Order: sequence, then C-alpha cells, then structure tokens
Amino acid sequence: MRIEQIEIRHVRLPLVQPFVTSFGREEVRQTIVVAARGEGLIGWGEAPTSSGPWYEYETVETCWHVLRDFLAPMVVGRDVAGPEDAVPLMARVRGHHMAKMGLEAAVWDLLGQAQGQSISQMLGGVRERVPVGVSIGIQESLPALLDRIAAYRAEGYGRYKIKIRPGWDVDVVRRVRERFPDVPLMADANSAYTLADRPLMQELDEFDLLMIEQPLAYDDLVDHAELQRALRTPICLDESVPSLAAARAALALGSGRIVNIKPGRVGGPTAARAIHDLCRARRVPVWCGGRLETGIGRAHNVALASLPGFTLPGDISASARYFEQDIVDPPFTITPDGTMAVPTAPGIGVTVVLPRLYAATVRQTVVKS
Ligand code: SMG
Ligand code: MG
Repeated sequence: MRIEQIEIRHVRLPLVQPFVTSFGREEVRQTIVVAARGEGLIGWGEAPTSSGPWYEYETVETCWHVLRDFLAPMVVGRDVAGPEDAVPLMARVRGHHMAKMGLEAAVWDLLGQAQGQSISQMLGGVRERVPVGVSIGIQESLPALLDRIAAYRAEGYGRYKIKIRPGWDVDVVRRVRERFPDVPLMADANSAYTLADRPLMQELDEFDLLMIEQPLAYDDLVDHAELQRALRTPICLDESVPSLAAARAALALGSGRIVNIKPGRVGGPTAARAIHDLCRARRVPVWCGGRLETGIGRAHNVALASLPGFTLPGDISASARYFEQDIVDPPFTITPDGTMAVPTAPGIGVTVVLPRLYAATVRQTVVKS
C-alpha cells in the first residue's frame, strides 16, 4: 500500500466537564487528527496531545510542526506492507511520541481497511469486550467528588481512579473509602510528590487501593523503586514509561508492579504492543491509559486493550463521559457490567462523521508526495 497523502487537523472539542489534575485544568480538548490516504481509502489516527506541555512536553503546536515538517514527509509516497513498517520510516525523529502515534495509528486503520481486518485482530487481540474504568479529576469539593463517583457507579464502571495532589489526598481517599467501602479504587498523583512524602504514601496503604499511579517525578525510576519497597500498595507507572527501554529498566529496578500503557505516550501501537508483550512475559499486569481521546483515539485504545495482558480495567470511558457529541459513529458506550465492545469491522471499526470533524477543525494541512 502506497501512502499517497496525509492530512493533519488541529481539532477543538469542548469537554462536558473540566478535567483537573495535579498539573492543570482542561476544559476543551485540543488534539490532532491524522488521515492517511491510499488506494481510495482513508485511515484515521489521533495524536492525543493537549494545549500545554504539562502531562508531557508535546503540545498541539509541537505535534502540528513535527507531523507536518518531519513525520508526514518521511511516510508519504512510501510503500508499507504492514502497519509496523511505518515505525522505521519515522525512527530518525527522536521522541515526539504523541505525534508518531497519530500517524502510525492512521496507517494501522488504513491497512486494516485494505486487508478487511479490525485493528484488534491485527494486533493479536483476544477479547470481544474490555473492562473499563473512569478517571475522575480533582473536584471543587468532597461532596462533588462523592456525587460524581455515585453517578459513574450507576453507569456500571468497574474501577474508579481519583486524582490526588498535595492537600487533596489522604483525607479525600479516606472519605471516598468510607462512603464506598467496596469499589475498586485507585489514585493517580501525576508526579506531584517526592520521596520525602513516603510517610503520606504509607498512610494510603490502609485504604486497599488497587494501585497508586505515578506518585513521583515523571522521569524517575530509582525513587519509585525505593518507594515501592516501602509500600504494600502496588505502584503503577505512567509518565515514567515512555518507551520499551524505560519499561525494561522499570521492571529491572522494581519501580512498580503495574504499568499503564498509553499508545500515545510510548510512540504508537507497535511500541505499546511490545511493552505489553514484555510485561506479560514477566507477569506484570497492564491496563490501557487514556488522554481524553476523541472516538478516533479511543477506537485505537480499545483495540489495544483487547490484547491478553490487559487484565485490569482501562481509562477508557464512554464517549458521553467526555463529549456532548463524539466525532465517530456509533459513539463508545459501556454496559452495566462495566465493559465496552471492541469494534469488529475493518480498521478502527467506527465511522468518522465528517461534518462533525470539519466543524471541530481549527486548521488543516495536507502533505502530498
Ligand atoms: O482519558 O479518561 C481519560 C483520562 C485518563 O486520567 C487520565 N489520564 O495521567 O493517566 C493520566 C491522565 C492524563 C490525562 S492528561 C489530560
Ligand atoms: Mg496517569
């Protein structure tokens, strides 16, 4: 398949509620949608970035620049036999994993459509439905958080992740536990603590959390290993695992016992699958993280989560949890058993609703061979 043309779109989609973490507040999703054309087909991918360099260094501007000026010219006009072939074409660019994800994912969708296979099938997925959870940002008050958890429980989510930061941590977790003694619960700090907070982290041990996600610095593995030795609760790594090499180092050091795999953070589905394979061989559970993706990125995440090692519920929630109206049809939904169906049609398996995508597009550019 020759990649004939690549379109890059900067998309803006308002969130139904602001999403607040230890590093900032997001009210509108700013993301990059990539379309790869070949043989009369269009493959879709998403570079799940955001407006500022808070979760990681990339932004909508860096993704735009790196995709338009470097990655798309490296791939356009080239022949690919399988989606993995896009990876070496882009290897000369260091980092910029979200941008690479957008383009590689578009190639997966394109080839899936051409070969009549769903992305789940192409990746080696084994599940028809995947267990999903919900990630709940920092709220204005404790009652607001408790209400939100209660509302999501009514929808059936199988796991609740609350965001913590200094001043919104042990007491909040305690109150959530008092109100919901049995819910599968976890906390994500997005790197808001240091090893000096070890006693505070140890206090969290009493609440039977499934895991504490990324408590320490985004680029640290050594302190996480020390903290993990001092905790009963498993540490889950997110920001600290941007690549297969980092995953190997983390497992060698014992920096955590669970890995959150986000295909955008690690540079695409091929790298995400390689980290899954490594963790599975070492019996380290993984789950699929999220970046508030539109239905395009979500479709790729759901396909990834159908691999056998994704044994824990992912941050893959229904379209309605994020957007008034998603840009794909059908939107993603969950059933009361807390699962989401893995699309089975070729490629991403859902239809991009072009008028909605166009309405959300701020600017677009085309790279031709
Ligand atoms: O996609 O539902 C989602 C959000 C999941 O909490 C989530 N992601 O650190 O894991 C994380 C955060 C990063 C989000 S940055 C906006
Ligand atoms: Mg996280």
